[in-house]
Formats: sequence, C-alpha cells, structure tokens
Amino acid sequence: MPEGIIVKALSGYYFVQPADGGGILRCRARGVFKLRGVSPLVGDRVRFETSGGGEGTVREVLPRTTELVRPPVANADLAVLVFSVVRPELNLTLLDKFLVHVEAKRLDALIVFTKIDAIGEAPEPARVREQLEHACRLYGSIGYPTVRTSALKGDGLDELHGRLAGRVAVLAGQSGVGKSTLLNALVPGLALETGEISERLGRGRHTTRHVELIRLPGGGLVADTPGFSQLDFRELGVDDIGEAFREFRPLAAECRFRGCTHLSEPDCAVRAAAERGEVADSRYRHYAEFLAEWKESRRRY
Ligand SMILES: Nc1nc2c(ncn2[C@@H]2O[C@H](COP(=O)(O)OP(=O)(O)OP(=O)(O)O)[C@@H](O)[C@H]2O)c(=O)[nH]1
Ligand SMILES: [Mg+2]
Ligand SMILES: [Zn+2]
Repeated sequence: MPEGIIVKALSGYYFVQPADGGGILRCRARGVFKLRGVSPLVGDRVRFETSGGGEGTVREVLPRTTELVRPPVANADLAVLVFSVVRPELNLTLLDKFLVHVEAKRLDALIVFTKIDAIGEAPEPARVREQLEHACRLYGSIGYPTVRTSALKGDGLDELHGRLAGRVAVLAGQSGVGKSTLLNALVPGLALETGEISERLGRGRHTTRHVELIRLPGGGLVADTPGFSQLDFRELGVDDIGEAFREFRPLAAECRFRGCTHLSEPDCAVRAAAERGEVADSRYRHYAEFLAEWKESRRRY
C-alpha cells in the first residue's frame, strides 16, 4: 500500500501527500479510528488507498515519534517559537511558557524574532532594540538558537532556511506575530492568508484557522498553525517545570535537598545563583510563577 504524509486536516478530510511525489489526495479515514482508536494528525505518516479522482482512504497511521496536542501535529522534531519585537510586543513570559512545553515534549527549540524592520515604529525604539539584544544573549547562553528576521526586508531568511533544512518543524506563537508571512517569504509562490493587526487590541485576528504542513524548497517541512497564547500546565508534572529550565539542571544537583523546588529551601544553589545574577532574574521569576500556576491548576481540577 502506498505511503504518504498528512499535510492538512479539514472538515473530516485528510489531505495526503504521497511519498512517491504524486499530487495531494483528499482522503477519509473512518476505518482507522474504528480499528485502532487513533485520530490522524497533520504530520502523520500513513498508508492509504486511492479511489480515483484525487480521492482516497487512509488505512493505517504509522507509529509517531512525537505528538503535540497544541498545536495538533505528529512527528515534529523542532518547535519554532515565533515572537514579534513589535505589534504584538515581545513577551518573555510567554516565551518561557512555550519553552516549558517544548522541553516536556522533548522537542528541540528555535526562537525566531520577527518584524525587526518595524522597530523604528515602536514608541521607544531604543528600548525594543535593547530588549531584543538582551533576549538573544540570554537564550543563546542557555543553549537556544535565535534568529532575527524581517519577512518584509528578507533579514534572517537564509539563516532560517539553514536551521529548518531536513527538519519537521512546527511554528508556535501568538496571533499576528507573522508566522504565515514568514512562511510566504521562505517559500516562493506560497500564498498563505495573512491578516492585519487589530489597531484597537494591538494583536492579530486569528487569521490562520488550521494546521498545514508546508514543504520547504531546501528540504524539510514546516507546519503553519493558528496563533495561540493560552497555555496551561495541567497535563505536566511538577518535575517537568523544574527540568524545563535547562540552566537550572546542573545547579539543582548542588542544592542541599534532593527534590528542592528552589523556592524557600535552605542552601538552594539555584536561588543562590539567581541572587548572584548568574541565573537571569526573568527566568527565576517565571519559574516561580509557573510553579504557582501549576499548583493552582492542580487545586482546581
Ligand atoms: N513590518 C513587518 N510586518 C510584518 C512582518 N511579518 C508579518 N508582518 C505583519 O504582521 C501581520 C500579521 O501577520 P500574519 O502572518 O498574518 O501573522 P500570524 O502569526 O500568521 O497570525 P495568525 O494566523 O492569526 O496566528 C500582517 O499585517 C503582516 O503584514 C515583518 O517582517 N515586518
Ligand atoms: Mg497565520
Ligand atoms: Zn534548589
């Protein structure tokens, strides 16, 4: 049976790109769910049958290497966290929150800053430039690669091509940060729908409504996704939060207590490092905030 990859799921149809390079087929997949209890996801490698006229049926979903719930994508190995430096403005709390989820799913992360051409239009451009410098230095020092881009001017696109080649990547970010615009700039001829920022709210208007996997000219696949900014920690364990903060890991071994939460225990190496400025203030603060949020969500559900 031929194999392919689901590139889009819409109104009960799965759009399958055959592995042999043929045209995309529109498939149903009812039997798969009845037989094996799996709902196919974008990114799934599948076996399918053709029934003529560009239609077919998905018969089998092959084992997944990874599985994300939000956005719903299978087999991704790289999360591309997309943050604009203006409109909407840079939000490091949200960035750290995304990183916790990415680490818990054992995906690699790449941080992409967008709209660098528009810094001059910010109310305080110098402050934005400084924030961006700081963020690149901070996340670079923790081990996350960062790329500064402008889809409008073309900055950073070659670097991004290099980082995405051969990967199965998934874009994640708030509405309006420029995910679809970035993909349009990366792929000649691609015309994903993009939307203006709401003047009143200063955010995007949720233009992209479904997940779609795009093939890059340099090899590799990238999923465009609907923007989101609400993420909770309900499905994570308390350890997932601590371990997600990569730079805490070597320090935590030096804490007096095993299982130290780094909040108020004596002889805590993480807190000491934060006090000395060796762990960034924002990172330690977000860690403590997320832990409190996690406790609160456990109490409520
Ligand atoms: N100046 C400038 N504007 C940009 C850039 N990239 C995107 N934009 C603008 O940002 C707005 C939102 O872009 P989209 O690509 O629709 O954003 P998105 O992240 O896909 O949003 P959702 O689909 O709603 O999640 C549009 O008005 C774009 O023109 C850029 O590099 N520079
Ligand atoms: Mg979009
Ligand atoms: Zn500690």
